[in-house]
Amino acid sequence: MPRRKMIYDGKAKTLYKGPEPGTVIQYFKDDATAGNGAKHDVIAGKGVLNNRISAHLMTKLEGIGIPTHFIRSINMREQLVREVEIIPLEVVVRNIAAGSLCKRLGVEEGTILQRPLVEYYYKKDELNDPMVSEDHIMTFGWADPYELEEIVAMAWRVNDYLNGLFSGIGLRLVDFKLEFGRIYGEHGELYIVLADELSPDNCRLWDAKTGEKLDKDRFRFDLGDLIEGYQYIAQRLGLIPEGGIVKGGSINEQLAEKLELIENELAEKRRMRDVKPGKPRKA
Ligand code: AIR
Ligand code: ASP
Repeated sequence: MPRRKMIYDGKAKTLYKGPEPGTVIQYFKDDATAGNGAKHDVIAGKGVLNNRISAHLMTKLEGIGIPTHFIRSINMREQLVREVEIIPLEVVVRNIAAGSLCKRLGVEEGTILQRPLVEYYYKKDELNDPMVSEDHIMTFGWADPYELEEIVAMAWRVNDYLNGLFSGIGLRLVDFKLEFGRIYGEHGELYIVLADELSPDNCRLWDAKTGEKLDKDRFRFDLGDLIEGYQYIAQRLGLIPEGGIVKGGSINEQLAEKLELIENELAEKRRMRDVKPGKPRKA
């Protein structure tokens, strides 16, 4: 196999140069971190599950006309995505109070919010991703008003869609984090697409009946086996068989390699289709 050029090595993913110009390979690691890397562990199977779940959700979102960077799955740990210029914002959407919202404002965990709440954080590890306002975004030019309007509209649509999807399988979507990127078209037009990943690493999902936390909070707060929660989500989504793909800390590779075929079938239907999110604008 030819040596690949690494572009970026993050906490949970590594990015490599893709096979064609404008493409990137996203490799999902088994590393789990919390508190900006203060807590770290390697959890067998996490990368495979997040790759599966993210590929599935991105494909579903594409299906309802939300442009994403996702092109197709490559293997159980890798997916091909479009190269984007990442907008340095973490856009958090909340439906139910949890996490830093409770800490910051003293709201009781589990409080259902009157309306979905959108928050912005400046993506900067050295600063611990501080929360910022729309004004900060404009003042420092991280995104322009048109881009931000598009980002917020997309975040609301993603929330509506995912709320329905998860409630249909007995899960409550408490909150999630999105990242967006810019793609420049041939004529200099600019598109905003959903980037990064959509997985239990950046969503909070609670079981609707029992309230059990199934997401990365299991790792952050030592609430139980992380893989058990992630597998439960993947099973509910119909992505892995009932028996799961990870048992006693080891992954059934043969089974895991087969799963990508399912999503590629879905992705195939819209493959190489151009990203056309509404009216293009000049960059
Ligand atoms: N998140 C924020 N920064 C990194 C991540 N993964 C996600 C969390 C949670 C939501 O954003 O996983 O789903 C809100 O996080 P918090 O800590 O602000 O309450
Ligand atoms: N993603 C951040 C970290 O790895 C924050 C978190 O998910 O808790 O530390």
